[in-house]
Amino acid sequence: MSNAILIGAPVDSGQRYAGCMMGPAAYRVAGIAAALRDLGHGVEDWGDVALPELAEVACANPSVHHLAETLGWTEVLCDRVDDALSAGALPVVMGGDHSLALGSVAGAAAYAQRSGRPLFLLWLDAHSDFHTPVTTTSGNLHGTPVAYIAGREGFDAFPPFPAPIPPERICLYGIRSVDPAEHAALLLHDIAINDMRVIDERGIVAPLREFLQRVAAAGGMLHVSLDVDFLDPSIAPAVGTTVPGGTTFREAHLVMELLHESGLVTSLDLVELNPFLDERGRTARLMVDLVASLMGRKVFDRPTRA
Ligand code: Z70
Ligand code: MN
Ligand code: MN
Ligand code: MN
Repeated sequence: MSNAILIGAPVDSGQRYAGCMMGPAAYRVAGIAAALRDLGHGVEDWGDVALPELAEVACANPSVHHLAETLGWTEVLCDRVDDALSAGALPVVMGGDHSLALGSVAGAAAYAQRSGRPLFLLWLDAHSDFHTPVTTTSGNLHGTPVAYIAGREGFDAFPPFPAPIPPERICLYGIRSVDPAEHAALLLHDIAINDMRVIDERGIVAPLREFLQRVAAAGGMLHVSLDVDFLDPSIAPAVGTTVPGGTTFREAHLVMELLHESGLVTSLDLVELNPFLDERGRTARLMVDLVASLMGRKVFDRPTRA
């Protein structure tokens, strides 16, 4: 059993659909704490993080919006995730849009660097999020965290990423929407890109097992960043950017079960849930059930009957 620390990150500044700020409340209403306690884990809820006072910043790319807010969230989430790991717990960051990973993964990286362990990143997402603030055309900074984490240039306004994660320790999973500038940059990096073409051919298990074996062999820490749009929109409608062809209910649970069995996950983000777009809470509840699978619940583990 482990101790989980819930960190609410009502981040809405990384994209343009209002509503992700309601994410932490939706996870609480959907019973995330009780689901983890039922599995025997200790759970602390540290509440929602608040923005610090914002600095004045300019960006050369005029499409980029909400840069100051994004920097504020990055700073406070980096600190909070580092604190939770330092307390010996598993931080579960309840977003909030995916720009929160600029901070959460920075916190995990700072902690990993102090502990002398290599940090690995599993990015469960329809998108590669490999833009920099220079290359983004939408200006939505939720499309940039993987580039920041990998140490790409163009993040001058941001604190230098503590110990950028080398490409061979990053695994993108479920990818089916990549912009041209991201594609060009990804070709120059040795990142494992498990797009839907790969998963359809090889299945949902094999590429993940390969990556998890590399994490285990290195004695690594593993940060998992779960974007709601990793899931097919038919089962997870509460997201601003739906992309057809996502993972099914069973595939997603299987990924979580494999992660649980690996025993490797040290921090987790839940991102892009927009409860305003949900249907009677089904996406929030599905995300909580997936977290439960990741934390040891066996979906089909029925008690044996006499
Ligand atoms: C696009 C952009 C994105 C998440 C959408 C989309 C990025 N590549 N990321 N939803 N999580 O605007 O940069
Ligand atoms: Mn602190
Ligand atoms: Mn994303
Ligand atoms: Mn996405």
